[in-house]
Amino acid sequence: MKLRETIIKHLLKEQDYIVGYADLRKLLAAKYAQYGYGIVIGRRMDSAIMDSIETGPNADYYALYQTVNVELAEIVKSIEAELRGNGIKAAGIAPSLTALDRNERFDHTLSLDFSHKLVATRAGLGWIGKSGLLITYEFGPRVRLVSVLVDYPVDYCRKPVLKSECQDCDLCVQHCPANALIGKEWTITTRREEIFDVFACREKCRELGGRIGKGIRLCGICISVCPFGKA
Ligand code: B12
Repeated sequence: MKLRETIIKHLLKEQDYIVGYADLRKLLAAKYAQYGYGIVIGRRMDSAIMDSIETGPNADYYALYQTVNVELAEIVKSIEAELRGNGIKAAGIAPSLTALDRNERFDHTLSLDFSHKLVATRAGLGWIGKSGLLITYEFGPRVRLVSVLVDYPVDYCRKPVLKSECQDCDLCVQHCPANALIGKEWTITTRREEIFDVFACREKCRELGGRIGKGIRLCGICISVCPFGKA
């Protein structure tokens, strides 16, 4: 089967996406270990809206975030169905937390068993920045991600990315309203906790998102100020 063509035909406008293919053998949590390979899709976020949130999230960003989440969730579902129809074991992973993910372990760690960013660095799409975000070569951090795990060896692999390319830049560290970012440059052995305080970040997301609407958690300042991906 022509995997690349199969994926591309599910994307709405090809130029708005980046797609990466990764060998994930030995890197997945036990519950996903039966797969071994992954396809990650990055959806470019609208530039003007991302520019507009340099000092905090707004209603336009929230609307974009929701629209893109729905779009990506539909895309992975349809890719998953087509791959399964071709006899390939496939599992689409949603862009955001689902009801199933919310349990005691998550509350204590803010960590799921699956990281879209891991698939993306292994697929060679970019590195983890001082913000903790995936910084892609094409769109900087201005992407939302989804993945499909497969038990089918994927071709078209770029080389995995092994370290950060942020260098001296620390604009995200300076602008983080939660002072959550430590400023450390990532390599594949760096733990998330060495990069940023996720609880402080979530607290600020609650506060800033709450100004848009009840129960909304959103920030995105670290995305907006990053020089990578700016027009
Ligand atoms: C829980 C969660 C949060 C929590 C905790 C933060 C976090 N990053 O874990 C909170 C609420 C704080 C949060 C906040 C935000 N989030 Co959030 N979040 C998630 C979620 C649902 C799960 C993350 C998780 O559990 N990761 C597990 C940990 C251990 O891994 P990780 O941090 O993702 O990645 C590490 C490993 O992958 C490792 N790694 C990478 N490559 C390799 C290679 C090898 C070989 C190895 C061994 C390791 C390794 O390094 C990474 C960094 O330490 C993901 C969706 C998902 N399933 O991935 C979105 C996600 C990470 N969030 C995202 C976004 C955009 C945000 C916000 C901007 C909110 C907003 N939209 O306004 C902020 C920004 C925070 C920041 N600076 O990163 C995007 C990031 C996109 C990008 N360009 O990177 C994601 C991927 C959602 C998506 N579908 O696009 N988030």
